[in-house]
Amino acid sequence: MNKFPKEFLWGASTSAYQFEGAINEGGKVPSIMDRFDEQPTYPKGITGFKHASDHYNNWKEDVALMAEMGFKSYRFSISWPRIIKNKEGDVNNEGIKFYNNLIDELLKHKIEPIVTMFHFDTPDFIQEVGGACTNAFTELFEKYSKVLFENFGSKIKYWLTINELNMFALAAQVIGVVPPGQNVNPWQLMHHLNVAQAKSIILCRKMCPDAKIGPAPNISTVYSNSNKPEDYLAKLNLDMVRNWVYLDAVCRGGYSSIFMNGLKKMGLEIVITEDENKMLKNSKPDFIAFNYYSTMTAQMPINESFKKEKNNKDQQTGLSIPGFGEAVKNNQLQKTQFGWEIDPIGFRNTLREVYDRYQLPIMITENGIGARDVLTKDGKVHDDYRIDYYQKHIEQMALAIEDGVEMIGYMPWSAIDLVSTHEGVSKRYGFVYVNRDEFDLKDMKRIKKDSFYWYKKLIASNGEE
Ligand code: BGP
Repeated sequence: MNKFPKEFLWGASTSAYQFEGAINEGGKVPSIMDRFDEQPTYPKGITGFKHASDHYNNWKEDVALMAEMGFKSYRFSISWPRIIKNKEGDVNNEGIKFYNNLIDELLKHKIEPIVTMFHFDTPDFIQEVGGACTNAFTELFEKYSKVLFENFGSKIKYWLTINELNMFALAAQVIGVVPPGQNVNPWQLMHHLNVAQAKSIILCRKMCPDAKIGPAPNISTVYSNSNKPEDYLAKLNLDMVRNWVYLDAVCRGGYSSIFMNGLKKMGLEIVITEDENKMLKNSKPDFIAFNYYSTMTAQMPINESFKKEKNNKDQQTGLSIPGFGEAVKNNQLQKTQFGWEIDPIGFRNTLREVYDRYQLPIMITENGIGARDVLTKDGKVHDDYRIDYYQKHIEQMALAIEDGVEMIGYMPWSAIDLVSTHEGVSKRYGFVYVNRDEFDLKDMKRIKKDSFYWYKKLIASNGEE
């Protein structure tokens, strides 16, 4: 029996700032991500996001590769600073043309374009007036959404609002979405983003009544580190601030009393207006898209001397709050070369939890393994570890569907190599290798990895391979 629905959307993902490059071409204005690779943690002289994979100048060839793999869908982000020139909202027609060409090419190959409206690249003109934690952001995001719906609405069936709204809020300082020196209550920032999201969902209903729209956070099951009741309490706490508060806001139309009381206790209360409350209530999504890389394990911090940064190096997110919950390593799990835990069964657990809680169809918009891929002398990339990773996760996804989870599609990270947010070019995710390194752009040639041929077969058999 075939476990995947006939119309299942197999594909893969990218994001504009990690893939397009061409940061000064085609009338694009600067964004905060253009300079992300100039941070002290990056090697000096890196050419990371400036050129990325130069998809901007290779989009046709890139779509052809996706078509050759048999993609049914492709999830990419539209770059806000490529579309809007300034805070007055002037539109960059060259940017509109670029995405129209890309969308048309995808449709020509019968690949469903799935559009992320915003993937971390706040335009500088918004950062200069205070960034994501301001009313300017929510208003300008609504205007930007209008431009997207006007220009692409007739062709796009699936819209994703904000990539990883939860990581955006939790790791605001790390991602740089908060202007330097600005002291921000992360929960107020989250609320601003939730309002921005609600506004664009409401607008989408008006302008594109046939389209479907949903959020795209990063969600993962949180385990309790032991059977101690206090560790389970830590699990509940971290679950709330890592996963549910964001999805509750959009799917249940507001925040739980447990969350609001918690904020009060910590002196982190947020301002929510009546109007905003109404908006949250009136913007239920059609589906939930989420990114899944690994699970999290929680314990109650044992003593006061615990260090906030303790797990940051190994975990995808070093989330730790004294007296509330601490993310710890899970010794049951293997790790990637970059220290991220690998948990395919956790994928099934996460799918079940999300579906059970909200009863909305699910689309996976990221999942994958970042690795130091090696290009052999004869021009091959033997990424058997990637095939193994995907086989195990897809097997668990099939089991989740058998369990009763309703799924729309699977778009792992990433379609083609791009620049990792935290590790530059050395950490690759694609089915296709891009011939460049950190400092040398080489010829940017696209080279099919072993996983390319494997994924092609898997798609052709609708997940049976
Ligand atoms: C997600 C982001 C992506 C991508 C991915 C991998 O959180 O949505 O943009 O970067 O993580 O992360 P990294 O590149 O740091 O390995």
